[in-house]
Amino acid sequence: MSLSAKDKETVKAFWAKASGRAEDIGSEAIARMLTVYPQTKTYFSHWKDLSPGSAPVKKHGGIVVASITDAVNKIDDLAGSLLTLSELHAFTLRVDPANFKILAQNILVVLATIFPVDFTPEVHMALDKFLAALARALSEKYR
Ligand code: HNI
Repeated sequence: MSLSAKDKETVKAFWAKASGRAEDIGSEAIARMLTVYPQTKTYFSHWKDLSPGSAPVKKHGGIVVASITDAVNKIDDLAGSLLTLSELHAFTLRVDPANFKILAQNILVVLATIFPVDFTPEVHMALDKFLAALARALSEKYR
């Protein structure tokens, strides 16, 4: 299920607007992930405060969404652009790749709440495909 040229344009146009709210999107998505799927908390046990709106949740949210913005800018070479991050998550952080789909799901929910008008079914579909491709690219180095 690869992205069509139209999907890519839809993702880029929506993300041009969404990236202005990077920290809000990232911190809300991570907070939701930690609440709805509490097993994901195991990876962040070294943080002082895992509650919604805490300093580490906000900071990490901004970092994750900034890296998604980079991926949107390199949408034609996701595997290449995410190679280093894939190695980091696989070998150093040892994050189970099933969690990439979980975070993607939470990002979609947050985008729908922050951008209720712009998040049309067409945008939803294009972003779902994009985040699935991103999750695949991040899983590339696992074996
Ligand atoms: Ni992830 C660190 C990007 C999903 C657990 N993660 C990062 C960093 C980026 C990043 C960027 C910072 C790297 C650095 O310091 O060089 N992570 C992404 C992206 C996704 C993702 C783009 C998927 C959309 N990461 C996940 C998931 C988990 C996860 C689903 C676990 C549930 N990531 C981590 C952990 C760290 C991390 C843990 C280290 C955080 C810290 O503060 O120590």
